[in-house]
Amino acid sequence: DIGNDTSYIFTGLDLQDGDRYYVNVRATDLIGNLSAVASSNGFVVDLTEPNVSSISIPTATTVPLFEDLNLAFTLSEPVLNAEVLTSAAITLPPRTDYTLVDSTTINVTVYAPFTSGDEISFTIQKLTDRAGNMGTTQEFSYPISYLADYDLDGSIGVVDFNEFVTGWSNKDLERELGPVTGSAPHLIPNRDGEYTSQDGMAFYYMWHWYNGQAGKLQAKRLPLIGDELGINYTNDQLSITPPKDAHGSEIIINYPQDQIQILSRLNTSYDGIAKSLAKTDTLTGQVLAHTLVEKENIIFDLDVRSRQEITIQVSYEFIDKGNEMIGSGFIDYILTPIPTEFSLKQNYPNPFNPITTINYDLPKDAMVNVMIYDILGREVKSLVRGVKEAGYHTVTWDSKDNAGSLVSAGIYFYQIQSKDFVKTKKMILLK
Ligand SMILES: [Ca+2]
Ligand SMILES: [Ca+2]
Ligand SMILES: [Ca+2]
Repeated sequence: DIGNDTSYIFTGLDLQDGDRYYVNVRATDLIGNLSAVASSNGFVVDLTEPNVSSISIPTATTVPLFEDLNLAFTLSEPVLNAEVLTSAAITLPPRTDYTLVDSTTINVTVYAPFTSGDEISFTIQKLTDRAGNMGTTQEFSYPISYLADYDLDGSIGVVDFNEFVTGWSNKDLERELGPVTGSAPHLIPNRDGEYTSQDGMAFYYMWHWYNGQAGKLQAKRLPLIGDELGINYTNDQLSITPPKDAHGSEIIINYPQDQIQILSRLNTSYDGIAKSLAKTDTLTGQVLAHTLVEKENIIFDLDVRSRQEITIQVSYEFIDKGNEMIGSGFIDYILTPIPTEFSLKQNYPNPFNPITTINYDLPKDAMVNVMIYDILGREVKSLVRGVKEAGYHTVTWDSKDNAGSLVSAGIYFYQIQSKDFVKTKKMILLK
């Protein structure tokens, strides 16, 4: 077909993906003269499907709730077409824009705010390269942070409490939360540019959702950092002294609930927001309190129901203004119950032979005498003489007098004497 273009179809070639091939042509005329060889520029065989080779933010990274999410999906090769679908686990898909840039990058923007604790997934599909190969569908997911989890650690803790209250006090709208709709943890924020009780409620919902979960009220075996815990108590108050630079605290106390109840106090600051958030489970004997402190002590109310020593577990963490941890620890702390007033109890057993027990209560340290008298008022025995500590005390009498001899059956009197209290009771020795 001399002088004309022509075409030829090759079949049965074993072309390799990614290799470059050339077509060489040489002509022979009727006499048999050979032409020079003409070569094509070559072509590359493309049998591979395009896919996403990297993403600007690694998948599974927690995404802040209030920031638009911008992602760049880099493709393994140029494509002619790409499609992105967005979905959310909890709510409707958020509004999304995407563009294909230079055939090799898909830029995606998803518009905040999202739903607290949601998860956003991107489906990348119909990636089509210039050879017409279409990639398989790929999916990438990102968890959304929880509302009020300012430090993105997955918990609503004392740092978040500090951030919220500081934001509220400074009218810092970056930290604003509400109003919200829905229920915790999947609250949907719709910020209105001001701090109102709705913002406080949003924080409160999230705090209670997180700290109400199983195990959150369990005292933690935290390492000792900083000084040992300053702790004191009276008959109805436990007082913890925070370190000098403390600004926020987490205290968890576990207690034997049949011997004592320990309750947090809810303090409210001058501008109406709580300075302390607490969760108490009186059935299992657990209390957790997050408190913002200004050099004052952290107070718990005590309802002591035992005369015996009571062991409680206390874990504590203190942070400074900048949310840096400045102290932590875990202690077994022993409380010696202190009565509210002087008292002398009826002896038991009564009547008795020959041993009986006498209980007496001292609300403060005191010089104390406990004496036994006979029915004529003569001293029989001095049972206690000296300074005794505040607390519940027990003494027994074995029916012996000061000389060590057993006394005869009959009516006896026992008397407690201290500076502020004198009381006498009667008992009967039977033989
Ligand atoms: Ca390809
Ligand atoms: Ca947090
Ligand atoms: Ca608001």
